[in-house]
Amino acid sequence: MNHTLRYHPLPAAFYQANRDKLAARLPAGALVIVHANDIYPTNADGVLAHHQNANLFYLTGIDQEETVLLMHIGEKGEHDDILLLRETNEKIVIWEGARLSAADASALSGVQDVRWTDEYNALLAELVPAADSVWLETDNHPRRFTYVQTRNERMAAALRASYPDARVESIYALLAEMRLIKTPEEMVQLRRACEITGAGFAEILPRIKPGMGEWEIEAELSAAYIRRRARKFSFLPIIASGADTCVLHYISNHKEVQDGDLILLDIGAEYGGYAGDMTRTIPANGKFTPRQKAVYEAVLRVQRYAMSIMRPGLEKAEYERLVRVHMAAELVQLGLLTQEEVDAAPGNPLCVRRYYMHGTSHSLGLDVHDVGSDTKCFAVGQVWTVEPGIYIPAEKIGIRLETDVLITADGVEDLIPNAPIEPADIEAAMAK
Ligand SMILES: [Mn+2]
Repeated sequence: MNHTLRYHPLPAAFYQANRDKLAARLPAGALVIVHANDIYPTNADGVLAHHQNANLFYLTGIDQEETVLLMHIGEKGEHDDILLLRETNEKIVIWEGARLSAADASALSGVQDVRWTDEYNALLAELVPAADSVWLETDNHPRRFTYVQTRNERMAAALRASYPDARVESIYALLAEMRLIKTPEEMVQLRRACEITGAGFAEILPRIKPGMGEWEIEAELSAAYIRRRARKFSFLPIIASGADTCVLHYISNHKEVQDGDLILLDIGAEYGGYAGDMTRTIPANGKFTPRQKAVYEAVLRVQRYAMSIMRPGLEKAEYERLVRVHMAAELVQLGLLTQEEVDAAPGNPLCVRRYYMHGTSHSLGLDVHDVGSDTKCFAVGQVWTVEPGIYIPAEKIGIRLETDVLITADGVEDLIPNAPIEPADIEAAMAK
């Protein structure tokens, strides 16, 4: 275990290989510049916890603010890499705590040439005019929306101002294509994130009772995750009871759980930079009502069906359509849709959106909504969530069941087999 890290880091060879793969996709004479994410302010002298830029982490394994990776691409994919780190010394350690030494950073990333960030401007003055093209990190995720400028965006603007003749390109698409396929090394981290996600839920499930605050469930889960060396939740956890099970992004977790209500937990642990993402829906008092159980089993059948058809070569859009067709039949069985409504468009029954208004799967990795939302076809090595749901606000029933799967040569592997999902298993665990 590296003394600066809570998690077991991947070998430096993984990050070296990622830089090799990126270099092989770039033209000779290219210069790559990737910055860490900023530490974002709150008020006064307060700040939020640092969350590393996923692409910088993917290329270096360095989980520290102000870090910069520079790659100069030569002929045939050769590359010279420089890692710039925030300076540390004994005096800085006393005030700010440990930062990576140059030797630490080399051992983690495999980059031999490690310097302090005070060389940044001088390096740019030397490297940018000499480069044929400058490749910068951008975040082109289609659902990204923010008023806040990232460090990469700010540095890009400064670079364009200082070097107006530089030909600037984006490495987003190249890295997205690489990150979409998980390597065996990454799967070690992602499996651990998923394992912690499931194990923490299984641990606290017997302790959930009516009268408990949703926040208390959140607190128990947080402890169960962090005890297992997760840094934190991989996203703000949704612990929604009663009618709020139908609110897709409920995160206030402020109500007391009522006897007879359902509780929807959309939760995930972050381990080593990778995100787990799981949803379970449980009866607060430990026993599903017949109606809750009927809807639950319908959602579970849709999830099983989705997992049974997901395989390499299947188009993502076709998969989502097939799941909708299956969901339509379940909604008719539950008396929520009529056969006539479904028969109006049996091949693509968009009427299911009345009760199931989100997609079934998103890719997962360093980000919870990872690269690859424009994926055309499933392929071996991709990791996807499978998360159908049925939401009936009038009945205070919102049920979503979500697991994470790795696409293999002939289907999928469930990455969260350790979290109870069969209604009987949930009821048995809660009866303990
Ligand atoms: Mn999800």
